[in-house]
Amino acid sequence: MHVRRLSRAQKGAGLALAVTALLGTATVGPAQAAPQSPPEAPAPAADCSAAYRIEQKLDGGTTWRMCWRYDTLAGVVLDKVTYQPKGEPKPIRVLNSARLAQIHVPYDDGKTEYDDVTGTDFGYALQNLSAAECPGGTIKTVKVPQRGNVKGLCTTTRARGHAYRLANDSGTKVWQAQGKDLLVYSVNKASWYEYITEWRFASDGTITSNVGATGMLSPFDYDGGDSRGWPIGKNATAHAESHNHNVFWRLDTALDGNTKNKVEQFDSTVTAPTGGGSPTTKTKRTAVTKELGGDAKSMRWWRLVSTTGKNKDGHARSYEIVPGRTDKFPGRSYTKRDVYFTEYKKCEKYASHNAGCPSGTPNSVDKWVNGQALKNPVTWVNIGFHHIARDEDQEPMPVHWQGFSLSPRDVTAMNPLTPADLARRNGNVGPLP
Ligand SMILES: [Cu+2]
Repeated sequence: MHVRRLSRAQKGAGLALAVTALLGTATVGPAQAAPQSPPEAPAPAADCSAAYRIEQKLDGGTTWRMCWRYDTLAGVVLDKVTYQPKGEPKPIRVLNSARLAQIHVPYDDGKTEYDDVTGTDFGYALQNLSAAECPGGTIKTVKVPQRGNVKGLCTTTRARGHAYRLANDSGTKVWQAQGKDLLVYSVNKASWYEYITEWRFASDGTITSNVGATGMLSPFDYDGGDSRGWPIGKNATAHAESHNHNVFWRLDTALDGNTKNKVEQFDSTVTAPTGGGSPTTKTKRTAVTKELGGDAKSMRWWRLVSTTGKNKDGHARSYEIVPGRTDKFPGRSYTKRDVYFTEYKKCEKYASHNAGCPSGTPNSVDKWVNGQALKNPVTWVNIGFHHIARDEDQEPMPVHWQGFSLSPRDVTAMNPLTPADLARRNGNVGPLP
């Protein structure tokens, strides 16, 4: 038997009721009046009060700016995210809003299935962070309804190693740079598990989000047996039951401040040589003009393209979706696809168990894909992890990360970190200086 729900009850029977009562309204912070900007009215960069503003200058002169708020049914939500590399006169808007959209946790025996974002007290159980958990950073105070202030949001920077390296032909010169990321993270407890929701903003324009599962295995799920569990105690006394963590993110993009973004899918096909030649590869671009539930596969990717802004080379700015490793769980209609693009609707916030739309509206993202034209696409990313426990998972469990990146493609005319003496290289042949 599971006691994850009992554990929640121990924290106070009122919480479960509070979750229901506050559904869809439990937003705090400066954006309370308008939790999501309407698509046609992008707000300027970081126009929130100082307490809710995050601004960080990184190596190479790149500055990231955003606003944060807290939603007890999603955790930390980031709004109005802009990127301004050196040489750009103003911040470039990337995201209107980014948030977790569900963590679906089905156990392998089919007897238990959790929705850890909407179905537990995840949002209320925001964890206080000590200074040691936010090295070199600042811990922001989060007002959590019915709980009060929680020192719950860390913003800091972290080295990521080489941003680039290039040696000239004679080996007399090496251009190299060490990159840094802005990190924004919080920890929410969902009974036995603790989820670290981390956002990373790199000096080269990349955005990465990962959810890290840690805490402990449910000690009431040691009954998995041989086919659905893994022995974790002396000999075979306890078999921790296997389960999935299917994490969904909701991304409301607004490239160059405009939510009217185009979606494109790219597929490359390799042809093996028939004679003594070499393999050839062809890449095809498909405009995604209608809502789509997409399957990731080898040599396939998607991007969101600005309809407003171009870089200095005259190329449309875009961001590419780069999913991390995933165990796709085909057990529910909404977990069957790796990515969904749906037309923006304010009430569509959760990939499953969505509430707040007019009655009769389906409550999961797969059902919203119904042929509507994509003008203001919302991107849903689904990354799964089939967790087969191991002895090392006790105790505490080592953090297991799962997530994706948004990678800039033609946002700037060159690498935004290009050193000045290589700037003339853009599309030109000739020796390095
Ligand atoms: Cu797990």
